[in-house]
Amino acid sequence: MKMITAIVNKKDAGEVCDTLAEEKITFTKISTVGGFLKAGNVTLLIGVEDDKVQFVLELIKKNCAKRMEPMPSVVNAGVPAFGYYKTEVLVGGATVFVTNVEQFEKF
Ligand code: 2BA
Repeated sequence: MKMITAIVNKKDAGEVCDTLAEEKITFTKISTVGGFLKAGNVTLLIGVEDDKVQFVLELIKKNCAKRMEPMPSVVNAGVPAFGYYKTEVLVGGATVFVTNVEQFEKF
């Protein structure tokens, strides 16, 4: 068994969760905040049998878009006319970790 931990953009979370539910994949949804942008995102914990991992990864991939997100303004003091600059970073589609589950119990 594997645990898929998927960090997805809030804008994609609804679609990903609906599709997982339609496919009868059990998951837990947690509201999280990215450490860099400090913007809300969603972390999904999905415990699945090994033979379902690729299927779930494809499903996440299909429903998560890459997008540019505004980054907090930075003061660039390295140039003569320093000031605030609007900057964007590429976020997502999804950041996914797949880990081995040593033991799984439901009491
Ligand atoms: P954030 O930490 O808010 O990062 C948002 C986006 O900002 C990242 O997109 C990346 O494009 C950029 N970024 C992050 N740290 C950076 C840095 N030190 N310098 C420059 N740019 C930086 P993604 O890589 O798609 O990550 C989206 C979200 O996934 C992250 O939100 C974080 O919540 C999570 N994440 C990404 N990598 C992770 C990791 N190795 N461990 C745990 N969480 C991770």
